Amino acid sequence: MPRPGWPISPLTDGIYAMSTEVLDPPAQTSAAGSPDKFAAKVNPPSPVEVIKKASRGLRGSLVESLADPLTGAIRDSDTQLIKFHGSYMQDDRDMRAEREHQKLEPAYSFMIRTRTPGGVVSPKQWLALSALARTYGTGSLRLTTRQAFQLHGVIKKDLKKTMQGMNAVLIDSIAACGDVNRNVMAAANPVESRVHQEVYDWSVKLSEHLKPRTRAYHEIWLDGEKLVGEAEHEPILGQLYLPRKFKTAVVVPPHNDVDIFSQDLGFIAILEPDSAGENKLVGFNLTVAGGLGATHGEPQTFPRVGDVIGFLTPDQMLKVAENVVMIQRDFGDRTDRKHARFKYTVADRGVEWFKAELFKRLGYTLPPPREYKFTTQGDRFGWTQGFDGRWHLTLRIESGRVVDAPGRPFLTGLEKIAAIHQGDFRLTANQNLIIANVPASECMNIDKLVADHGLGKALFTSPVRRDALACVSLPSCGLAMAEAERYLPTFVDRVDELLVRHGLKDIPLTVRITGCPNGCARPYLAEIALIGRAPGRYTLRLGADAVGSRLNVLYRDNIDEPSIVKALDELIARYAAERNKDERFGDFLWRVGVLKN
Ligand code: SRM
Ligand code: SF4
Repeated sequence: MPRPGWPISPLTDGIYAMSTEVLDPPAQTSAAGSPDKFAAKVNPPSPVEVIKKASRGLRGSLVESLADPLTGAIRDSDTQLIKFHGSYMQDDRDMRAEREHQKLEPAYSFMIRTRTPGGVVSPKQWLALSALARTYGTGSLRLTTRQAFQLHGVIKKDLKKTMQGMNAVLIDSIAACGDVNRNVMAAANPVESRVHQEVYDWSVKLSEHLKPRTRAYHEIWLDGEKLVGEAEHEPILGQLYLPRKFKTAVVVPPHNDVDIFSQDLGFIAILEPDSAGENKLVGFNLTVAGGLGATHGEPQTFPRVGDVIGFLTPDQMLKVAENVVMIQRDFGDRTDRKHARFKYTVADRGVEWFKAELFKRLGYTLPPPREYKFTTQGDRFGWTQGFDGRWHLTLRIESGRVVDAPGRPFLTGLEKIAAIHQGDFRLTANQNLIIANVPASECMNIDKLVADHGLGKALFTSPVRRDALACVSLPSCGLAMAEAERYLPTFVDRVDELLVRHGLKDIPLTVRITGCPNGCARPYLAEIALIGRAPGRYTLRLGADAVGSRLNVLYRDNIDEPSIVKALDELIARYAAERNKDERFGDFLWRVGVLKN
């Protein structure tokens, strides 16, 4: 039962009572002993909390929903629960009006997202996912901004077969979505040192350690043995799981290729040379409480860059991660989902409060962070040679879309590469792909297949096009307000035209577009960002730095393409005339006072 002082309403009482030792009680006083004023709020839990509570370890009525032949949809409560299993119910928004006109239910289908920590898959796994996309999906694999795959358009009756097809090659989708720790990201390019392998190994360990313990996934999708009785104990996540999604990444400076400061929980690898001069992993700086999602017109929602808390050694990593997650589990807002991310828990209470709480739970303090420096954001393209002599080819895959299209048969091309490839594939956090660990003798064969299938063309485009990101948006995303992926090529043309006109061809400049302010392509960390407002209309944000550590700010709200181009034309003209040598556009705008705090 809740202890005295814990906010009690008929619903919260029930909810927290069920998760006895882990959620009862969330700390009511800070580590310093002062009362936690935020705990005084007494509001009913959000509807999703009620669904989680009643779900018996995320089972809900998914089995019944899947078996119902009368609709392509699943029950409302199950649409929430299926996310924890890595799937979203969607409908094709391009077809909505026509379906309605014909008095048909929306064209329901499901998106499935994989849990692929660090984005590493074998050629066999690639081939299996590609075949599943052809057989049950839309013939497209989508590489996401968190190093996962998405298959879109899987209809209800094929969901289980698709999950089983993934399982046959040891890929699952548990915790790819939902109020849990999501796919753990890791620095993608294995080129520099053995440290990258270690960092990848840590991302797998983190993913496993923070994963839900429920067997519901195995029962529902893989025909595992059915549980009789109470749901399994969830020692870290708790019986209600987390208040909201939670994201973790590990990065290796100087390349901030995972946008570490946008993560709820981040680990910055600290390397030091050993006596032979080789860089060794000595530990990590801990970052917490980054996050990007916001809502237009609601200033109480905001993107936030994470805080760097302290240094830890590798053997402390899992314990620290688990305690950070448990702090959010116990203190995160379960009444208002727009205020439930970890960034709000820490922003409300303060970083010092968080540190005190973490150190109290750990039983020791973390020493100050060690020095580190980021010099880049995004990916490095082309061939690079690794420490062991093997080669890695980073390909630019615009918006992560792997599909057969005229002049760019990417799905087929990558299947042919997977058929001969002896190494592995690595998805980057920027929707790109590394054909990794290629023996020198195979490079020519890979190169030929890349060229034959148009996979290398994007490497020779402008830096703006090569580095740009767009989220999925329309037609599959139910939250999209404007185009993103389908608009990216046109918008990049406009930016490139402006750069050429002002004599700045081929300068680096980060451009990111999302169809709404949720921030799936991490637009708040781009020098130029468009954030969907309404069809054809965007918020223009400017001024992030080029290493992923400073957020951009609102420059113009709710404007159309001609107004965006006009605004950028004036700024780029000034940039061309007044910039310092090698000064980035984002930095320039602050220096000359176009942007102000
Ligand atoms: Fe996202 C929701 C796609 C990375 C913040 N995101 C969605 C949904 C599932 C829409 C929905 O809830 O109905 C989108 C599905 C579109 C579709 O049709 O496929 C969606 N998010 C994506 C992906 C596929 C974008 C991409 O183009 O690659 C990325 C999948 C990552 C993965 O593999 O796990 C994706 N989403 C992100 C990121 C970037 C990141 O994590 O590094 C963010 C910003 C970082 C953050 O979380 O703070 C992000 N997505 C959101 C949010 C806003 C969360 C918030 O704090 O307010 C939502 C909406 C929500 O949760 O309510 C959302
Ligand atoms: Fe959908 Fe918005 Fe995310 Fe884009 S940013 S995928 S429109 S939720």
